Amino acid sequence: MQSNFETLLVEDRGQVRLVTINRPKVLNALNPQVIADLTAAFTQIAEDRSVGGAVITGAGEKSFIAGADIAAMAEMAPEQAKHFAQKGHAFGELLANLRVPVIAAVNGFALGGGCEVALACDFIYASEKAKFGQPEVNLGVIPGFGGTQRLLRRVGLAQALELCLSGAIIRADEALRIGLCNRVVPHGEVVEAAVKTATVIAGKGPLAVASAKRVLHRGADLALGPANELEIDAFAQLFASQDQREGMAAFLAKRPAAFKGE
Ligand code: CO8
Repeated sequence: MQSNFETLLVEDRGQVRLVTINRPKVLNALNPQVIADLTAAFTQIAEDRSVGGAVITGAGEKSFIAGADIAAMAEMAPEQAKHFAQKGHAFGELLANLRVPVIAAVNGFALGGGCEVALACDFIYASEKAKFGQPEVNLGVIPGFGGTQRLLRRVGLAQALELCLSGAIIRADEALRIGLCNRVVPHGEVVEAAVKTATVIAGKGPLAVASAKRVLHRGADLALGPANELEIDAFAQLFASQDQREGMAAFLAKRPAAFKGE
């Protein structure tokens, strides 16, 4: 495992890889190097069968990610801004296509591109001190890293419109209420909570977890009919796996399953 990234700290907690964005002096703002490092770190995860899940968090007590680096963006021309946004989107696609879950452990500010990184994860756990928002309108721009579209799909059109148009910053309890995050935990316990859930998932049938993730992500963008077809096919395919034989045999024999991901 490569762990010496310029802008990240990477460590394994059992089967779970913890990726910490490490620019605390600028509240972990995303510059092109962070996006490049995140892409490299998660490409490694995609290729490493020993990793059963991942958690993304931010260094320090105060911030998950306070957005894209405004200093790095201030002088960008449209072509550079497009390139930056495309890199961010490619990273979001990488997370969606991973066979393992990625959980955002939001330990403070998740603003702009930070809220968008959290939304690109499969789901979000938040510290009770977390703050979410898409304040790009304050800077004369809009979310450029999937914020408009993933937020819309996560919380619905009206809530997404209010957040993106007003630039309002909301607290963790409000994020929970509108379905932006799944769980709020005491400050200081959010990484532990996310690692715990990722560890539980890592103990399940790996092919089934990958299949459920793929069907849910793809199905979210389809009409109900084709989405249900996707589920039927994926369900049937799993009956060709050793994991399905093992999982059901283990249940019937009242013993724990020993999944191999085959
Ligand atoms: N970019 C660069 N530097 C930042 C950022 C940022 N997004 N956020 C904070 N910093 C820096 C501050 O400039 C400050 O630096 P210094 O100590 O040198 O003055 C340091 O971090 C600490 O910040 P503050 O002193 O401001 O801390 P406060 O506790 O007073 O305030 C806030 C915290 C409220 C989070 C405040 O820092 C803030 O409003 N930050 C900006 C939030 C924001 O607008 N984010 C959205 C940015 S735009 C965006 O994300 C668009 C994404 C689209 C494309 C992405 C493609 C990948």
